[in-house]
Amino acid sequence: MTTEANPASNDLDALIIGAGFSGMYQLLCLRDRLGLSARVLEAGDGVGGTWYWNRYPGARCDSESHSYCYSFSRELLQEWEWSERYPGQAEILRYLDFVAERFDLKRDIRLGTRVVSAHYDAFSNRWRVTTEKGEHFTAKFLITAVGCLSTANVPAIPGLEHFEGRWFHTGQWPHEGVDFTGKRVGQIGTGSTGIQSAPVIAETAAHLTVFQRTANYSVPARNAPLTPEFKQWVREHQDDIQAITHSTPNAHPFRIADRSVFDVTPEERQAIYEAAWEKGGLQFRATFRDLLLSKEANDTAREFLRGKIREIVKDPKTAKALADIDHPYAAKRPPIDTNYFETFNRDNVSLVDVRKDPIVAITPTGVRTRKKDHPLDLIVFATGFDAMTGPLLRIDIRGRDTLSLADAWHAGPRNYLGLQVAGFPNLFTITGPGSPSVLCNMPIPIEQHVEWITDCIAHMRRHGLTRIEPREDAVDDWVEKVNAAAAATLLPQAHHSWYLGANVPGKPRVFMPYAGGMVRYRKICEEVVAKGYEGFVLSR
Ligand code: NA7
Repeated sequence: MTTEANPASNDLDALIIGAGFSGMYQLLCLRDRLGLSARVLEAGDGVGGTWYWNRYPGARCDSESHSYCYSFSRELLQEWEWSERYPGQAEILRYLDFVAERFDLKRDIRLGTRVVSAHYDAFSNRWRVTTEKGEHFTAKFLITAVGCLSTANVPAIPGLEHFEGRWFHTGQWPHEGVDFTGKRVGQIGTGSTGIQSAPVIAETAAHLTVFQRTANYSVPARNAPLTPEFKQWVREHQDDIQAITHSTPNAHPFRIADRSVFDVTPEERQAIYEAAWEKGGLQFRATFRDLLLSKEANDTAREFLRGKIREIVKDPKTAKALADIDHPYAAKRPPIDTNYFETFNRDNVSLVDVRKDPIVAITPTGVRTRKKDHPLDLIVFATGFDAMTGPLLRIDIRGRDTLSLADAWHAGPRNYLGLQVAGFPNLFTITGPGSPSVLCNMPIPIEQHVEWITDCIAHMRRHGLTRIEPREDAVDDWVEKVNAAAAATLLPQAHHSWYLGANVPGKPRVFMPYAGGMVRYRKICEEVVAKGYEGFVLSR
């Protein structure tokens, strides 16, 4: 394969959709390591993906900063210094902008360019890509780096169009910010986002009403500025940090304890949970190896965490509603927080349990539940995303014989290794469904996927191959593996989780991410390559 395209033209070797963590690194690899003509098309007016859009109050990453970054460049690791234990949205955006400048990526990123369709032309073996503004591009390889959580889910509550106040979805937050001072604010949703935003909104709002459908666990994040000693330690221990993130299933910089909940006495267990609660963060999930494997084991964490809610929240009725949690701990994405439950002790905050008192409409002046009207000036939808498949399916993607991705996935996503879909030659998806992605500290699977795709394209060039797509039987096998991996855990027991697509009405209920862990996934990908790209059809 030669670089047949002129980099200044719209006909390229590779097109990448999205300029977040994935798209930027994919550009660097294809352009600078393989010498391809490559371009990124990005809907936003800046780089950063998730962190460009999610500017809601309190937006912060749940991964610890020293692991929430690229690891491909030693120099970069030395040049960038994080300021807090968990990086805030603004700091991550500065980091990604720094990376884009540092590696001269911006000249090949077209901002403000939303892709609306991508059609494969078998005759020329090229993808024809059209943008919202009607521009056309073609490329031999199409790589989607569209993120897992980039299609906002605003529930269809009747009457929203007549609301006389202002409303916002957290994932499409205005760049100029929102002033809550003196306002009556309603927040719908208590996932990771709502749990981060409520305490911050409550600080300035006249009143905050939180509408909760599913009560949620949360562990304190214990965020704090990093000390000079810790920053120094991070600079000096990059290899050790990576050794851990690359050897743990969730790719976080801490190991999962190799003990069962039942290896210790109830007193010891309580002390372990207390210590993890004090330490804060997702490390709580790593206290025992069987928390997500056994209901009995999980129940012990569940009771500990529900006890904490009852301890913190003073009003017994509110505490009861907040602790009335119907799923195992961490079966939904476990939030971490700064003063979430404490916020309900404020005089200006109230909770509405919409399971008991459902939202029936939005009126011109607020939210109406079955029992009463809640007058509001502002509504914040912390209602999540059409996760994983949403960002792909909103693009009209068509493969061989005009097969649409929407049709191919009508009963749920089907692909091989989360990387390629049968019938869609030379299309690669980064952190698509079937990838460990959202169950991990994201930069680790992102770098693995990007490097795998880069190596694959390099292999094709070396051998004069021009087309790759997975075999149907390999797809069947991978879908089975994804289902089996989820079934071996408690994850599918959270019936309304976005991992299952259950938060979007009408979406097929399929557990989407690969729950077998990043270590096993990486090994499978390496074995596939070692066996000559087993499961793929490569051709000229
Ligand atoms: P999530 O985790 O999907 O949370 C959305 C929340 O909004 C959740 O509490 C939902 O309740 C609630 N929701 C959604 N639709 C409605 C309606 N119609 N009425 C009432 N409540 C509703 O999204 P987040 O943005 O918090 O987090 C997404 C990920 O970003 C997170 O997991 C991290 O990986 C980063 P439900 O639970 O569906 O009953």
